[in-house]
Parts: sequence; C-alpha cells; structure tokens
Amino acid sequence: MEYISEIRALLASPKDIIITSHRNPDGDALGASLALYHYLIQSGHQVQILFPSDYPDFFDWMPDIKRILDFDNSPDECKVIAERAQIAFYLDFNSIDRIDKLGELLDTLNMRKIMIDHHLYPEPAAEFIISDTTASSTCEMIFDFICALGDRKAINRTIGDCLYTGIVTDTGSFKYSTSPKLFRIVSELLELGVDDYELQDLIANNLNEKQLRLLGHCLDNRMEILPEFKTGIISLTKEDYATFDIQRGDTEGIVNYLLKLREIQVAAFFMEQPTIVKMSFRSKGDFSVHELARKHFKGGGHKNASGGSSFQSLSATLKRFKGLLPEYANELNH
Ligand SMILES: [Mn+2]
Repeated sequence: MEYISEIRALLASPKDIIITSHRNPDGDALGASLALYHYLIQSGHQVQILFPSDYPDFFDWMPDIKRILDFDNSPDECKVIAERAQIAFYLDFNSIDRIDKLGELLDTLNMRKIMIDHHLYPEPAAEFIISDTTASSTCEMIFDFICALGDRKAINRTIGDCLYTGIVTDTGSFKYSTSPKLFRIVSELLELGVDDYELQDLIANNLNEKQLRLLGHCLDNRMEILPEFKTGIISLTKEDYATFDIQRGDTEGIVNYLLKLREIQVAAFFMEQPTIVKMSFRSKGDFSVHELARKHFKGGGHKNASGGSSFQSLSATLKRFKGLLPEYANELNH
C-alpha cells in the first residue's frame, strides 16, 4: 500500500489524531471512522472524530458513535480539537468541499493529512492519498490499511462491527462492488463474532412510518418512466418537503427503487431544497452516472452511484436533465 511505511513511522508513537468524513455521513463514513477510531485508541493514540454534520439516529447503536462531534452543532469545540491535532484522517471523501466549513478550517491548519477513499478522481487535499476506486467501500480499505500496518490481529469484533456496517451499506447488502477478496474479508469479520443477521437488520430495516409513506408517495405520485432512454425519475418538490416534514436522511435509498424495474438502466432522484436542487443518480452496468453528474451537475462519486446539484428551479433542472438523455441514447440502447 502506498505511503504505508511513512504512515507506520508517523503512528509509531502516541499522537493527537482527528478523523473526519463527508457531510451527511452514511454507514461507510461512520463505519470507517469508528473502525479506525477504535484501532487507533487501542494503539495508544488520542483520537476524536469530527464530522461536518450530524449522523442519522438509526446508527445510534454503533460502538462509541455518541462521542463523535459535528461542526454544525459544536463548531468551537471542533476548532479547539482540530487546532491541537497532529494528524488528520480524511475518510470516504475525495474533495475538501465535501466537508464544508470544517474543510476550510482544516485547510488552514498545519498537520499531517492522510486521505483513505474509494471515490473516483481524488483531489490533492491531503499529503498522503490512499485511493482504491475498485474497493467496495472505505471500510474495506480500512481493513487493508490496518493489515498493511502489520496489525491484522488488532481487528476485533468492535472494529469488525464497524467495518461490516460500511461494507453492507456501500454494497447494498452485497449486491454490487463485491469481489472474492471482499467476501474473504467478510468471512474473517464473521469469524471474529460479527453478527451478520443482527447488523443487516439494524442497517436495512430502519425506516419509520413517515419514511415508508414518503416512499409510497414517491412511487405513486412522483415517478416518471422514460422507456426510450431506460431512465426512471423521481422528483420531490418544496411542497412535498413541507407536507411530509422531510428531514435529512428521510429520502435515503429512495432512488434505488427505480432500479428494481427490469428495463431501467438509469435512476435519477431530484430533491428541491430551499436554494438548490440536489440530485442522486444510480445506474446498472456500464453506463456511468459519474460522467453525467460530473459533466452537467457539478457532481461525482462512483460510476454507478453519484450525486449532483443545480441552482436552477426544479422544473428547469428536470428539463435540462431530460434534454441530455438523447445524447446518451446510443449508450443506453446498445
Ligand atoms: Mn463509501
């Protein structure tokens, strides 16, 4: 693994370390951060996880998650801790703007910065960039990272629970980005005592009634299918946000339902927020939503899962998106 001997030397004596990950952390961001946290604490370091924004409540069960601080809620405390840190780990994001104001702060601070990430095209935001765009998840990379440091035996059930969470989240419960190597890692985690059934239940069956009704509304009233472009669209208006009292996290995963349609190759989910339209794209097979998001909607992520945004109105954004599809018609119909 790149830079591993330098990083091993850095970690050879106790250090003051911060770990951060992207805004609106998902299971991979949380799992990777907490797994690395537990590993570094065990190795005698002083460690604090700082996130740009709060995590969803349904991850409350994760070991020591309540010790995480977020910049939205406690900016002053985050600042004090960041200012005394000697090392920062940037996990599961590839560009400093993914951590907003926390990124602006960290950019001004002089410390050793290590990025570990699996998104496409990492930006030079850290001194050490460990990038593996073939990895299923940052959690898979944290497993490799700890092994590369020569500490495979330090991976215990607590760390295993965290790593498993990110792997399940980012592979959609082992539906994509899997590999023989990933299953070997997972089998090792199960041997440590990680409870596959219990964690899958905690991670996948976490909706409340409002969220399930919102999903019903999306599928019944807000879904549009464009068979000629093998594309499905769901869009939520500002009014929907008010009617359903939609909060952060409530729309998580809705985009994936479009891919349940056999003929659909591209899924696009539009969310009309106060000043911005946010987009979530998914695709099956070779079609790269990453390219589409990057080129037209200031976004990116992975080939089959990307995000984007637009400062136009929802209707103008939808119109622009549909207008782009003929450009991709050959790719979608081959
Ligand atoms: Mn990830």
